[in-house]
Amino acid sequence: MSDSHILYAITHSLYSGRARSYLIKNQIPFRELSTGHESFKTEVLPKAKLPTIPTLITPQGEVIRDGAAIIEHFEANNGRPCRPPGPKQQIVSALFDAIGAEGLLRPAMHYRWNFPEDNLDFVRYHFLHSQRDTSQREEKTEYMMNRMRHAAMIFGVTEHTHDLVESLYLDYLQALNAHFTQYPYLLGWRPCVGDFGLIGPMYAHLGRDPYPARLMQQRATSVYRWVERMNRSDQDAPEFFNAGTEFLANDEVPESLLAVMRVCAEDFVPETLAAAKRINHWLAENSPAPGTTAVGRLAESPGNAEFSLRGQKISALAQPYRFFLLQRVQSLYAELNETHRSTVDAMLETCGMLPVLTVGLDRQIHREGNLEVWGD
Ligand SMILES: N[C@@H](CCC(=O)N[C@@H](CS)C(=O)NCC(=O)O)C(=O)O
Repeated sequence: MSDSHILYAITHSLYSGRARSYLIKNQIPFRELSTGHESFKTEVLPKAKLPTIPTLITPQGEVIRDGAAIIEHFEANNGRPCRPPGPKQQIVSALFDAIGAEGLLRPAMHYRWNFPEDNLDFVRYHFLHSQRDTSQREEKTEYMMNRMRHAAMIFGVTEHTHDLVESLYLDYLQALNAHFTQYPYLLGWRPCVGDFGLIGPMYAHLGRDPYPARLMQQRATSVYRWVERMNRSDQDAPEFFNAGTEFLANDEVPESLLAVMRVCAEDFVPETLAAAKRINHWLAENSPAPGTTAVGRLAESPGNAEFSLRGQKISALAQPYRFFLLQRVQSLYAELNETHRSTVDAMLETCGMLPVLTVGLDRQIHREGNLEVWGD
């Protein structure tokens, strides 16, 4: 038995960045291995069920697949160090977790794949080195890269939407930058679960691939600093001369963060509403048996959601995983008393996010044996 965790992950992977950052920030010792290691196939996959990263092996040999589940494992066992105490802050943290995991896939994919002159060699290095050095290495690398290029289109990045994806991302970046000039983390002086969700797309793709990283350095220095900070174990906030150590007092959600949520709501809300409609229609037609896989390669696709953004149509894969994360927002809300619910309602109303409290699927999604499955 080793005393260190093993994180199967890779530097350029979006979802790996979330779990890695959590382990770093919470000073949990780990060793990172890529899925190219033989052990992944022979020892991990049978228990992980799907070949996705991040997947964690605990010192006791437990296998936990999925970044949100990895974080929940530590949060549940360690007194929830990354859940802020106030109801508004808890909802905002859980919401940013969902936005990070599902709401920024278009800019993440666009800025990785549509600037090959700047990015391709860099990106290719990473895809190549996640494969073992066998005779099929080159072929497998091309296959994986093409698969992800295709994913960009599936998420709604087409030549017709490039400008739209960029204009929304730049507005978001500007708002987020204004926030991080005031505070080092989303909710003050320490990271919450929402920071970890958000670092997923903001690290490997938007904060590290050459083209978007330069864009971030040039236009949003404070966001760039947050990306660096999220990968350091200390607070890393020397530019804040008044730095505290906790989440903001009195359940404050600063106006600068509401401004970020307002921009995120522009596509997160219509996309979520359209995806719910699409998936509910699919559920009604297909009635998957309870326990059937709802997410990932083993799951059936419910199809695409169509919605309007800034006057343009977007068609994007309707993903049940988004609702798995929103269920958490909604169950936190369900536990609140009337007064707290009203303050949360008022806050979400001001930034166009109110529908996230009620939009949902007709069937719940649970985790069972490392898979997200349909409930009753
Ligand atoms: N819900 C999972 C998603 C993980 C995921 O899709 N990871 C990507 C890499 S960023 C992956 O492993 N893709 C390989 C595949 O889907 O086969 C999580 O949050 O950990």
